Amino acid sequence: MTDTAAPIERTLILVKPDGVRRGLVGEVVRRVEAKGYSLVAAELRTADDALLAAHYAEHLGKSFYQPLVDFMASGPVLAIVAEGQRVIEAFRLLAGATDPTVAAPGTIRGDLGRDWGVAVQQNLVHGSDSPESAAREIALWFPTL
Ligand code: IDP
Ligand code: MG
Repeated sequence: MTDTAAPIERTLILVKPDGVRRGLVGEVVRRVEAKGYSLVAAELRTADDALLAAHYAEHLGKSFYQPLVDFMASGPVLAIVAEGQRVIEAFRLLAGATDPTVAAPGTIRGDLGRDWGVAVQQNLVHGSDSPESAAREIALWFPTL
């Protein structure tokens, strides 16, 4: 521990098309705000293939890549930038494990998600996994921020 203040971070959160279709936008935003983080930007939009290819570039070539991109383009997502000390780490913990069937109860995925037929894919939310990812993803989704 040091006595210097932790820097204020920003993270990109997406409520994925399954979350929007199920009416869970408010529940996700409620959890982010209740934890104490601030919203910097929020926009409901349907992502195009170019944006999703850039967003998920790290997964290109994996078996789940094209089904994932197709799912993410299947309807609107709520893209959010949230802000606060250690928000990147904190939202990953709020989201829970990638596979919603086994994500811990208490987390967004664990409380609200399940396997709907394509294992792992429909897990309600995305959250940036590092400061570098957050900067890259915020620039993609909100180029004017
Ligand atoms: P994360 O969202 O927890 O960071 P990643 O490994 O970065 O998980 O995967 C990105 C997204 O790709 C996941 O959120 C999920 O929607 C989907 N995904 C990951 N692994 C699989 C899989 O094995 N099958 C189908 N979809 C997957
Ligand atoms: Mg990831």
